[in-house]
Amino acid sequence: MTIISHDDGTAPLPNNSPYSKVSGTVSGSELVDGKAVTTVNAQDISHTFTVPGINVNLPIPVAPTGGTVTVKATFKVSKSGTFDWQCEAPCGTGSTGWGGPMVTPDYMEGSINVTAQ
Ligand SMILES: [Cu+2]
Repeated sequence: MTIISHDDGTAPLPNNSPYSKVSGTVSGSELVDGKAVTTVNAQDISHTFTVPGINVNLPIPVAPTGGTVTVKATFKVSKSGTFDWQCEAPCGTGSTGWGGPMVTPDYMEGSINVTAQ
């Protein structure tokens, strides 16, 4: 999977949040602009791509102003099904950051379908 983010705003996570750590990938890491990382500083996070049903979490760091950041990761899923994903960084609207896009399907939440090959 490749995620290209243009978002130069942060949505910091609490320190020691599990969502700042990469999980569920084949290598145990993700590539951020080509560099392998296993964690992103909680204060530098813009979004996450989190799929609890298959234990996948990809933290997405803030993009440089006017630029992009590219996150690449490979994961194998051993079961078929429909799995919900959600951004776990409070990037939305409202005082908590959990409104607006955070509760709008295909913005900061959605689902993926996995079928056996
Ligand atoms: Cu988000």
